[in-house]
Amino acid sequence: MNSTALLQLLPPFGINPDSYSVKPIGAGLIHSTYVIHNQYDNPAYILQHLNNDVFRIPEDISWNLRCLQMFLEERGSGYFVPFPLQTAAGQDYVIQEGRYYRLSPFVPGSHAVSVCTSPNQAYEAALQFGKFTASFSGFDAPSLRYTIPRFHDLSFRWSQFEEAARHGNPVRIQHAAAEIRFLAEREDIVKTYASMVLDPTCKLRVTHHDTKISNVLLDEADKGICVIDLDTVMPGYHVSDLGDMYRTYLSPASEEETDMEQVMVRSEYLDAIKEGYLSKMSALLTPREIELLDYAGSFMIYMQALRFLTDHLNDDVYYGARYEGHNLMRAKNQIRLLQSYERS
Ligand code: GN1
Ligand code: MG
Repeated sequence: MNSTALLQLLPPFGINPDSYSVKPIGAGLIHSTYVIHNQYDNPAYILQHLNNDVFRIPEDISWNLRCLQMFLEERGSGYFVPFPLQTAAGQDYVIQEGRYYRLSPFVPGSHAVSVCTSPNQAYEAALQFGKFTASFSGFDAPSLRYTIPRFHDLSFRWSQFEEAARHGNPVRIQHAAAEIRFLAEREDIVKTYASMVLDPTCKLRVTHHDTKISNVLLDEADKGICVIDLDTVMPGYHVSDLGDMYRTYLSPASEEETDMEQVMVRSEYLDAIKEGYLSKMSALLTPREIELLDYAGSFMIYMQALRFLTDHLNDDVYYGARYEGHNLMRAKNQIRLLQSYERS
């Protein structure tokens, strides 16, 4: 959609588009995101096309966010979450040609970074994600809807992987034999997850499920302001949020890096993440959950390796690929990270 067409999405939100302009931002794999600038060229709103092939029932996202917003209001909690803006008709989005678009306020004085470049940023982000879950303690987490069913269910991801390793693209299966074997030999990680789910002392809480560094807004001094990107907020376990921070902040090189020598664990970041997260969550976690803090990293890195490899074997139907073998490369990257994490 071109800029003029994107700006035409503003009137339903009661905004006259005349003095605004639009610029793409972000590097998410799932949605397209734009910043709407005002006449002084200051950022005013975030406009996002919501991928409803992935989020099949966008109404469930709205339902969850309404419930959470009401909870905060009823409690008189001062906790700030940039919930989406509503249209004059009381909708969280505008639907055009079957495509969902939604608008959020731009948080003044905020910025986001795409790579975590200091232990302080890791600490601040981990504190914000811990605070997010902690702010909803007392809220009945299982009453939230699963906006992507079985999203971080490792047993399910494992069965998708097994299926792809048997019935996926035969040429790719043969070519990725070493990676398939490596992941198959680490089924212990799946077993720990399965036992966690059965353990009543491992709790379902309000979980963000996408704790990468670009989902935290920071101020000029790199102090955390709040978390964003609330589509995957649903019931979940602490290992999801903590683990995805390990997965995405520990290495100076991202999951896109093809030079595996660059993929490594920076131990100062490990301590910073744990410290930031526990500063808000330690009073809530049970002894078994505390025991699983290190497992969180293995859980998330392994699950992402499984998901990338599964997609490669399924001809890149989910993540897409910008070059031949892209998802295999991403899987190799995550395998390398897992090895380095477990040695750290
Ligand atoms: C997807 O779209 P993005 O980049 O925020 C994915 C995450 C993966 C991530 C890997 C809904 O997130 O689970 O960790 O790619 N989100 C969905 O880069 O599948
Ligand atoms: Mg996301």
